[in-house]
Amino acid sequence: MTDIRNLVILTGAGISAESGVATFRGPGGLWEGHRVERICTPQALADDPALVHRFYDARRAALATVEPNIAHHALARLDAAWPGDLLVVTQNVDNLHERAGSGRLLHMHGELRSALCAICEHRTPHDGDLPPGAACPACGAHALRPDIVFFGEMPYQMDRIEAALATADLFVSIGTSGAVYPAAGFVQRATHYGAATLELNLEHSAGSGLFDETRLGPASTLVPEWIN
Ligand code: BJW
Repeated sequence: MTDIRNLVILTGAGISAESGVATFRGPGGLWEGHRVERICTPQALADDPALVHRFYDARRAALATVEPNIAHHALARLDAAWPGDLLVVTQNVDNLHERAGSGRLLHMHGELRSALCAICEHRTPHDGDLPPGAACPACGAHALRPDIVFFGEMPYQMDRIEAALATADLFVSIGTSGAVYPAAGFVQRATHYGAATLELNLEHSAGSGLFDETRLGPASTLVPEWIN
């Protein structure tokens, strides 16, 4: 990585798979046999808030039983040592990157351990269960919802991500199926801005053909190999 100064790293569910966090799609995935739109849409939250809250309460509780793996730790070491710009953009709503020590990190699809006021959009740290109807402490009136970006909602910090892609020398995508936009389009944005692009994934993703290079294998092997 001698000529590379600025890095953008996109991570998806695959980086947390070896920590025991289920991915979404494919065999054994969270959504196997389920219709995604029953859970991950504003309409689902309006129609059956108890179901949506139960789904995220269970995922939040499960966070206490998992630990960052070798791949999270390798990225945290890279963050600590890297002299140039570096940004880890995670689609994951778990907290394994920060628990491993990554500092230059943003959660574009929200966070399990945060709650969002459905009206005033105040975000507040939240652990434990989130009962439907719990009031937002900031405004004292409106209901809190899981701080999760549902389909049809705008992911967080898109301007900051675009700015990082615009100055990146290398864009690396780790453990994501490339099925969900806008994250799936970052490889094209990075290429447009002149960055080299590398994919690290267990298997070919929807967008593999868009990368300069794809390396296949588990993140726990590929990420430390790439960094060393
Ligand atoms: C390993 C491994 C190991 C396993 N090592 N690897 C038509 C065309 C284009 C776009 C759209 C369209 N129709 C609708 C849209 C937009 C929509 C979208 O993309 N839909 C697609 C289904 C087509 N996107 C949106 O709605 C987004 N918002 C948006 O576009 O706003 C713009 C806008 C708004 C308003 C008005 C107008 C415009 C929002 C997307 C929100 C996504 N939210 C979710 C759920 C919340 C989080 C949660 O519940 O936890 O985020 S969906 C879900 O998918 C989750 C993930 O972050 C996301 C991506 O999944 P990921 O991480 O890639 O996981 P998997 O399971 O898919 O893949 C795992 C990969 O790991 C696999 O490849 C494995 O091989 C690999 N792997 N083990 C390495 N050990």
